[in-house]
Amino acid sequence: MLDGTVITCSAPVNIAVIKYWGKRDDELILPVNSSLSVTLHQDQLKTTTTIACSRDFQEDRIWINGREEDINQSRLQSCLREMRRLARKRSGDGDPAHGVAGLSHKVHICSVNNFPTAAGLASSASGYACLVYTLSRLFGVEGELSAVARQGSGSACRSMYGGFVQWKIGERADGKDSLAEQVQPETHWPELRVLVLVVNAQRKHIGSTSGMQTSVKTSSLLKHRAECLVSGQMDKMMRAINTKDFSAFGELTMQDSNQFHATCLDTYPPIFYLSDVSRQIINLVHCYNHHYREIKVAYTFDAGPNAVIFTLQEHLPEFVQVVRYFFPPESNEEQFLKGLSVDSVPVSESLKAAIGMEP
Ligand code: 2P0
Repeated sequence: MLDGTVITCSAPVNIAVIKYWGKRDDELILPVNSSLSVTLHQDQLKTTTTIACSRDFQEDRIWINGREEDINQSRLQSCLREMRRLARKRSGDGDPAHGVAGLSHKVHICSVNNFPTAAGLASSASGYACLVYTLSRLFGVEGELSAVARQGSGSACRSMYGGFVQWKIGERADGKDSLAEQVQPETHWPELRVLVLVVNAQRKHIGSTSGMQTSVKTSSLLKHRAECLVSGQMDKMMRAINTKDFSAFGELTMQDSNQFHATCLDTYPPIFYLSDVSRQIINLVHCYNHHYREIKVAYTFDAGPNAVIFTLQEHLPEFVQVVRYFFPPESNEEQFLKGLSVDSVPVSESLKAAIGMEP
């Protein structure tokens, strides 16, 4: 690392199809169950982070979406400390290209999301993955870094890889085996599409970290899910992904999302992340699939009301039109939707009737 070096990287959001909810160790961020996600493409929802280092900087500082934030937050400090430790170890290994002197320089970090922050769209996942990856480039650190990203935010470890990624629960108390691992690369299922329906772009009322703490303390459903249900669901999900079986993938995804929100409801006091519009979308997806007697579309919801829809390219144009019919977009959104080139597909009257909602 040289004085005055500036590095910019970006990292995409990942969407869990088997959800992580609950920690067995809050400090190291170790989960109560394994999870599995799909990392979006780089040019979709992402964080871009620029880090500069200079001997002229007096202290480490961070700006997120243009606003300075507290660099002393313990999770940021964990990532910085761990990356500097790895860099020092590497310098100690005798690589002269990475002088130890540069490591004493302070860093200025500037991070921006191209989507709403903290609205249940996995901003902490792309944010911490990007921070750790950019630091690794700056410090010349290579190798398995998902354990460092995990200490920033649990779901961030999964954004360190593309494609289909599992975060293994691990068994060790020090967390060294609680790592992300690619199940299949991004090229594995090229027909798979992800559609994000932003129901509400505001910050969520109850953050994931405190929400899951309350769930761990109070929800017996969470305990049952973690101890008895998730490992079977993970096996089935991996089989569905490996064989590109959309029907199984979609059903498992929807069931896991519903189980996660049931756990939130079983938390005391209960946590409500879904809104009336979220529930209308759930209903719309089930009516749509029922109409075709086939699972063509699946939903999943994280810690917020926004829907993430999975489908295959062949079904996308019609489904987008169905969403536009029942939830007419505002004029600025029309512009964006034009980019999807789906204008020409009409929605049949029988399908509209099958969904049975008022637009
Ligand atoms: C997930 N979520 O697997 C689940 C589904 C939200 C619902 O990971 O405390 O922001 O930073 O480890 O990673 C959100 O939790 O929580 C999350 P921390 P994180 O994507």
